[in-house]
Amino acid sequence: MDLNKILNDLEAKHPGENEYLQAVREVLESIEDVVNENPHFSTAGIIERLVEPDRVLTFKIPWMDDEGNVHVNLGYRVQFNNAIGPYKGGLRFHPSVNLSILKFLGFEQIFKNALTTLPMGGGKGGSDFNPKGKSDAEIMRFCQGFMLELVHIIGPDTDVPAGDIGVGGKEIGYLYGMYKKLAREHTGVLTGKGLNWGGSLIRPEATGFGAVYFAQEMLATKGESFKGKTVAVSGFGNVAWGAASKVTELGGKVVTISGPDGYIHDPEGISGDKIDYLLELRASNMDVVEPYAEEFPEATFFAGKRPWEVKVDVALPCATQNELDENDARNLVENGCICVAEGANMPSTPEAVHTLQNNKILFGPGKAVNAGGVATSGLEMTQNAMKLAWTTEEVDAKLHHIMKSIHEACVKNGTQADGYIDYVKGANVAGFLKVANAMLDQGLI
Ligand code: NDP
Ligand code: 2IT
Repeated sequence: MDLNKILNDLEAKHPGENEYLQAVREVLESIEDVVNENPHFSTAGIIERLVEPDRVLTFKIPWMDDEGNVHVNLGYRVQFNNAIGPYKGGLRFHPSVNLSILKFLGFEQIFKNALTTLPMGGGKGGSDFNPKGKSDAEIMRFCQGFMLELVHIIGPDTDVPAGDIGVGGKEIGYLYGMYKKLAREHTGVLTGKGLNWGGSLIRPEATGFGAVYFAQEMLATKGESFKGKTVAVSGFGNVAWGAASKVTELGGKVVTISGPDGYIHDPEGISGDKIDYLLELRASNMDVVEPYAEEFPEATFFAGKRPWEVKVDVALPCATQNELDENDARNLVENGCICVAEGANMPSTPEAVHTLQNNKILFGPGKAVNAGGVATSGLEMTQNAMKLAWTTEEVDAKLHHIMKSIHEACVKNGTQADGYIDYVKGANVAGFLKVANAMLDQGLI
């Protein structure tokens, strides 16, 4: 495989799609050896076929705010690859959303979903709509407008969206209501649904819980555990919340959370009532973490800074892409951090990943670490298809088992000659082999 030619061609075709090109480069670098050892992948053009989405739908969403002003946002659904199952992946509503970001997320989702052991292809969608500061009525009207277009290309066996940044239970409810009305059916077309109408127990917690289960396996390879460890978490959304709760349950202490405005350092630990307070803050559509420091005087707010300067044992970036750079990685290494596990998608820059790996720090990439969210979405689809609901214990046990199996796949495909586990390589190779072999089986389509 001529890696540079493929990447150069892709860059020429999609100039400026930096996040997408970053994600593709990382995967191709990891699988280069496997592809060279198996020339039939190249003969069948698997790489060229894998790096381009099957199709992309773009549309506009005109909507009216509470004052009667008209707004127009852009909407997208990237259906990337359905070799092993229906397209599956979240919807992101955030002003930064563009095609490059959704293509990077959709591409990552292919391999992540393959790792879960469940039959799900990869996709992603969203809009540059900003839910922050909007009333519930405005969010509802927007979601309804979004679904008026999305309905044409999704279905329980075709494409099954879910949440991501800016899309939680409330948005999924409004989206589902409109889908149900338009399609005249009540099926598992979205995941992350409410518990009374087809949702799965544990889905809200699943990404954070799964990330911590995975990090627990990583630590165990060094004879370590979360007990007594200090942990830096970034973000304070869905993923950060689940991760902070599980770390606390396992005897660790989460000492940071963050927002786009800065981070909070609470040396006494963010748990119990403090997590409840954060949930209230979030539900009120506030976009800052600063009030936490006013509520809990033992905490300090650092404006415009990121939590990676705090001395911790474990770091869990759970906010957004490229939020941990080379300098942050160096800080973590110098401060004695032993494990970085990505709750978010691609939060570490390539330079940061190299710095952590060169220093032999345990480093888990998002597509392995945060796969518990989509895995539990897959479990929600199974329950919907069976028209049954499993208990919390059943879903949690299945999630835990899946995270352990993803860890095993990474160890199997990523262990280096010196014993260091390259989880990036392990995850990419394991995910790639499953999807590439399925594509080979199904012919040139
Ligand atoms: P939420 O919307 O619940 O929370 C996102 C968090 O990241 C918030 O704290 C948000 O702060 C912060 N954030 C968002 N954009 C930026 C930005 N540009 N700069 C700095 N901070 C930002 O989203 P989730 O918790 O669901 O998602 C977090 C990450 O986890 C994302 O990378 C997502 O793709 C990934 N993920 C999510 C899964 C899920 O099931 N939800 C599954 C797997 C991965 P604020 O709201 O104040 O902007
Ligand atoms: O990035 C992700 O894996 C998600 N946002 C969850 C996708 C899903 O379909 O549950």
